[in-house]
Amino acid sequence: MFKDFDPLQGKRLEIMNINGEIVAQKWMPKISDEKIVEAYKTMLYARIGDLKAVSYQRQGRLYTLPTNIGQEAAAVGSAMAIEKNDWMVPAYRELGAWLVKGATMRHYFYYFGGSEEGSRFPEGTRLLPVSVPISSQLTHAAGIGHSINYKGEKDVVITYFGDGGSSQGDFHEGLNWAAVFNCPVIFFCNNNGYAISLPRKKQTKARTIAQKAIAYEIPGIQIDGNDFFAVYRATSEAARYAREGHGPVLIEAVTYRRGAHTTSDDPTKYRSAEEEKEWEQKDPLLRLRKYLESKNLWDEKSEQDHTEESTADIESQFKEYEQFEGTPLEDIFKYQLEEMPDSLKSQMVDMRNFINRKEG
Ligand SMILES: Cc1ncc(C[n+]2csc(CCOP(=O)(O)OP(=O)(O)O)c2C)c(N)n1
Repeated sequence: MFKDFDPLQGKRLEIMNINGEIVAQKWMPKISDEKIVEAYKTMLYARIGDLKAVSYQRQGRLYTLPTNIGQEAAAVGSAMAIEKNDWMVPAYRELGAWLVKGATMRHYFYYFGGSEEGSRFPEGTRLLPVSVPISSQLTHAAGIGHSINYKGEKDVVITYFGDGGSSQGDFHEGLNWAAVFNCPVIFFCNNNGYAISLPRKKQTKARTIAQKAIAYEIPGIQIDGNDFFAVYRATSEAARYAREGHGPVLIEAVTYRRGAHTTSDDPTKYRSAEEEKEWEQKDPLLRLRKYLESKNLWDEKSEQDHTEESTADIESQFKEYEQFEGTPLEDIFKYQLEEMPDSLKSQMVDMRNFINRKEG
């Protein structure tokens, strides 16, 4: 498949158009109706969770957080295409992928409420904590891939980053290492148009991010990131390729961040209402919903029922988070090393004094 989608030839994988019609049957993944419905339900749940989190943040009940609206197909489609035992090394804007991997909204609220509990996933959940330093996670993923090879295991790693992240040194180091050592890593770029206010065209002179794979002699493919089927198919192929021992793959999912970069950002300062409107029509949920409705797998009642159930579930998880007393200050210092060195002890005392002064 990767040979058919040479990014230098301007090829992009799209299977379903904005009307929910299958336009490239040849590439349609083998996936049951049941699984497609499950994907849509997860995307809808992630959307409701995202909108709720933003509104809680606006009420001062969470800290600054990134918005996810518009990127649900890329997140859910890619996560559903890997196995339970595979590793996920996230950035900070793939809520749907974390949910598929076994995180819950409770984790999300804890994390963006400033608690370490947000990264304490159930035993066996191969999901690393959120990475805020841009692209640092790519080298972590390469390292995990290397250890998989070393141990002779058959798992793969998927790591996420943005178009902005592709300009960081860690992007190149991660890809280079993984390519040289044939590490089973899927480098999944969510090209959502902007790195905060910097548009994609100012990010790189290259026509695509996918073509950067060529320098590392690995496959690179650009896909329609708002098309669940394209995301699922390309990621499944990449996982199979990596699992068979061929090494890493770079996927560029072209999508759009429909919300603000974070709750501290105002996108009206750097993009037009027309552009936002255009992408609203390419919304990944709308497309998959149209597909499902055309197959009589979904209707208005299912939409309403699932919205109500999801909302109630998310609200109850938020309640649980708000009842949490918070992580003791000492934990932040204690958990890093087996024994706390003097330098950390004195930082802890300083912090305690600082908080006491603030509260006093
Ligand atoms: C190493 C580093 N430099 C700068 C920042 C500040 N920063 C936070 S998000 C961001 C833009 C990232 O854009 P992109 O990689 O396209 O991801 P997106 O936020 O669009 O998902 C920057 C520069 C950071 N978090 N880490």
